[in-house]
Amino acid sequence: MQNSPNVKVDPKDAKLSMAHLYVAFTALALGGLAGLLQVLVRSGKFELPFGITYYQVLTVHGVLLGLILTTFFIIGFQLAAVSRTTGALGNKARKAGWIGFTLMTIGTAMAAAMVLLNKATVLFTFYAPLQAHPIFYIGLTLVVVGSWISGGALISNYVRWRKQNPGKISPLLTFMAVINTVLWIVATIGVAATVLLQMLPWSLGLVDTIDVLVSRTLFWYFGHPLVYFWLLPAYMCWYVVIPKVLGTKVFSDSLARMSFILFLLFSVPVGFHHQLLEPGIDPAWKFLQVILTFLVVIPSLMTAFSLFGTFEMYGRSKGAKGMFGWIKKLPWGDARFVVPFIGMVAFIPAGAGGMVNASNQLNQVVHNTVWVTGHFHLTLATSVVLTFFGIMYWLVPHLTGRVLTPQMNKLAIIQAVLWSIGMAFMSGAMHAAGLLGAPRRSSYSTYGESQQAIDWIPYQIAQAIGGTILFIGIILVLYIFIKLAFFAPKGDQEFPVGESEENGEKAPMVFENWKLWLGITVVLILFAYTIPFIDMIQNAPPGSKGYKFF
Ligand code: HAS
Ligand code: CU
Repeated sequence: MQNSPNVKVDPKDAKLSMAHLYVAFTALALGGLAGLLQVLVRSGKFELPFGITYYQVLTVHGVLLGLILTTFFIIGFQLAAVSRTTGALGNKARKAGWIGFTLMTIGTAMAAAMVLLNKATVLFTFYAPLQAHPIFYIGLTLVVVGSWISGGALISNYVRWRKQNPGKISPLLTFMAVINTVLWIVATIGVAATVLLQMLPWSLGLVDTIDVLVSRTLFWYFGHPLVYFWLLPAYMCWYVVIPKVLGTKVFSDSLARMSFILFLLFSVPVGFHHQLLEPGIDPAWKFLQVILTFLVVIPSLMTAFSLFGTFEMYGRSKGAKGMFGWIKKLPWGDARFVVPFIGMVAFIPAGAGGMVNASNQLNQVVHNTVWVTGHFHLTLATSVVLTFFGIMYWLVPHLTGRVLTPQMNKLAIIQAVLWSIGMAFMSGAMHAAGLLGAPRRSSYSTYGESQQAIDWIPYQIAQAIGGTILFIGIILVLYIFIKLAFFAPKGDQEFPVGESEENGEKAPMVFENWKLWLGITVVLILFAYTIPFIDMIQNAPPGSKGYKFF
């Protein structure tokens, strides 16, 4: 039957998913190279050739790794996950998936070309008044529109499943992918608005001013949920895939669904925690959004609780004793477990750092310092990315009809260990230097006089050592990717999907009540943003209703 859950992803869907992964890993190669160049420049001992600027390389790095690698990997993975758990995509949905993929790829090529030509050196946040060539903005728009079309394909599979299984709770992995897709669609409305209504007309010369505060606010309306859009696929692996790899059950289906719903509700109305130092936003609204930020920490704490529960249950079933006896029983030789596990461990200090950022007073110390760069290299570039690598090691052979060989498995573990050493150096040095006031988004050579008073060289060298180790890690992961995609022996690699306890409590149907969850999401967004937006627009600088730059 076409619509029953597949043990294997349908071969046609596998092709679609792999197409996304090819683009993702190409972005990793180019973006990783840019990262290496950056740490070398920052060390003060290396200059870029051919008149290439530091900011250009920084833009390549941020856009390719932060926006392109992530979006393509996530959509590719989620499409496979939905096909695996609710059955092959219908023909129309698959076609939509390909249209989405094509638009996203064309958009990526357009944006990348402008960045490489130094016509869009605006960093991954593309804040005004930095201005890019219109083609850059059109490219980004195509990426977003393409992702909406793919998102529609994914949601339509879920809708079909619901119709065919009335009264039944949907498969957990599909439910999670749908939440993340809805989160993405709600969030990208903000970035689409600033790009289409503000940046593009301004870059085309149709208007000569832009309201910077409004554009930054729309960006962060998108920017914070963006980080959870990255995180949730990692959580899908932690909640659903890891238990199966361990041979145990999902700790609690209801808890997992609840935590995903909390992410949907609280991810968006928190963007001000990136703007705590910006004038023009009333402190009362910043305060509200800080409170909401601490609320969105709760689903991560629930996740940590559930993971400790899973590991402990597994360990006890293997005869582990004592408080931490379970640690010894975990499958330390299995990359599908070890690689994401390192990601989880990193997420403990990474999350703590996030709470430092979110605390208004502490934010004054770390904002715009390289601490923040250290923070997102632990969260995104370690917890999330290592988990994506951990997924890739079984997903790619599953999709290409090959197997993860013991040799590749070993190399994957070595890769993750290298990554954690490299990141300990790089992110550790960034956190430390940030506390001393080293600015972010700047190369050492552009540090001002007050910064020159401190001897930054040891920190810069530590970053360069870490960054070089990470680059070796990238080469290894690309090698494994190519091996698994084209050369590994043919065979059946499992797509692990954990199941709930058979006699366990069934998740209540209220989780599938989209009117309720979307309703609360919209109310929270309106509550957190309406008055501040009215304020910003009414109090825009006189005359121009914005800042005049060119
Ligand atoms: Fe963040 C800035 C606050 C999480 C990414 N963040 C950024 C930027 C990025 C980013 C990219 O409030 C920079 C943007 C820019 O360019 O300006 N962040 C937070 C908070 C959290 C958080 C409160 N961030 C993330 C995640 C990201 C990410 C996740 C990417 C994936 N962040 C901020 C703030 C700023 C910010 C401010 C602005 C700073 C400024 O001034 O500019 C929370 O979601 C974190 C919650 C996490 C936890 C940890 C739970 C732990 C788990 C693991 C359990 C481990 C196990 C293994 C079971 C509470 C689930 C145990 C085994 C053993 C053996 C021990
Ligand atoms: Cu945030």
